[in-house]
Amino acid sequence: MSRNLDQSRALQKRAEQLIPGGVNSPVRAFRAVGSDPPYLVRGLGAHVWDADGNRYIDYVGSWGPLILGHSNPGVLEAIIQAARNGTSFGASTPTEADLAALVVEALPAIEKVRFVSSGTEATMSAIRLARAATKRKFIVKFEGCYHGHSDALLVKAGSGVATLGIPGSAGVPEEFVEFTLALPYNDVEAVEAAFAKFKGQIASVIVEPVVGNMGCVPPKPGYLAALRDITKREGALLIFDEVMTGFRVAFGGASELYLIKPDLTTLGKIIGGGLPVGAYGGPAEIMDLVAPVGPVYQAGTLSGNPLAMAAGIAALGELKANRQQFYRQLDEMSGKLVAGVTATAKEAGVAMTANRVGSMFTFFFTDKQVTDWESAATCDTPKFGRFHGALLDAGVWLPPSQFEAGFLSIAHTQGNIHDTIAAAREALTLV
Ligand code: KE4
Repeated sequence: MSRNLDQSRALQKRAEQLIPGGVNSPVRAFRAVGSDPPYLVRGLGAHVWDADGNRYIDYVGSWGPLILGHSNPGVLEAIIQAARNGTSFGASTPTEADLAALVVEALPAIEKVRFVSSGTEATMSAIRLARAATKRKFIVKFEGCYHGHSDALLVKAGSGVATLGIPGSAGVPEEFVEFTLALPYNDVEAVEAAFAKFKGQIASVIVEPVVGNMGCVPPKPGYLAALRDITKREGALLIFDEVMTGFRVAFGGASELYLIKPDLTTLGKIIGGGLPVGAYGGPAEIMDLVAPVGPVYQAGTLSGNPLAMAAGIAALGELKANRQQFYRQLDEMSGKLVAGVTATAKEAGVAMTANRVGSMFTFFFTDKQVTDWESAATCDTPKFGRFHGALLDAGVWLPPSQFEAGFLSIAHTQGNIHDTIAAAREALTLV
């Protein structure tokens, strides 16, 4: 049953005249799945509604922030109360340290934290800080990992191991990425080779400890520990980019789940409760290199915005108060969802594997276990696109790309899971 999308199509037509592709972030254009993007007008709990009145069970959750579901009452009330006192001051406010205290308490590797307004700002700043702290130039990232759109991190992998990255976007001169090494994920030998080749020159290794940006890809057993050992031995800083995994895969993020203490951690998404917040943090000794205390400059007009702080405090406060129950529920429900959908693929004879860590997951249209970008790239993306479109027609909203992670929230019910599995069974007969 295909949905009426007249309003959304008209809205897209207007927006395209004013905004590149009609969108303020490329993935929202649905080009990776080849369908028309519905325009959303409302979200409540596990559901969103588009401009034509179609309702969907939402597994994007604004790309991760909405672990408590849409329009969480506590978060909304906190924003409304804060807004009654003004929206921004460009001066210090009490709530910035309130949210900082919640972050520091949840992540022992962080003694001090600086708030910014996006994950991109967080990772860009963390890289600058790592270079200042080590007085080294090179950075290591991994193929398939995304850390926002700052020049040094917008890098495609050079072929082979320990080769310099090449610009992943027009407008990024080669010189801006000549100190960026892009290595295969989950490959310890590649990291050893890089440190051997660039001995004493690598400032940091930045990694998504659980990858969300090639689809969900967990670290192989021992991989993160190896990164920790190698960087410590070589005097480089290990940066856990937990913009997506922070407060998602556990209350203390991947560092709690895998018992690894990185040198720096970047955060975003959930800590803003749906409003724009990013953060980077680490030991006071390193963080005090940041202006105005130290020589590393970083600033932001709306950093620590009072509405965003209020939303983040409310969100983290509710997660903290219910952490045992919430994360157990998220894991159990996500497990049922992934097991149910992959079982329907098996019944339909469709090649599908899945990865899941807690409440982040991806269904891959391949018969291979996806452990890195090379295996992720074997996916049948047109088939994923047809699956995605059939699910939308059935009222289920998956991330509009094979190479993104889906997210479950506390608001999702057994009924939502049941309906999603039934929709997947039907969709898989159409792909
Ligand atoms: P933002 O600048 O988009 O707030 O954060 C960048 C970022 C940094 N690190 C990780 C691990 C991330 O996942 C992201 C952003 N995630 C994407 C979704 N894969 C945002 C969605 C979008 O680009 O519209």
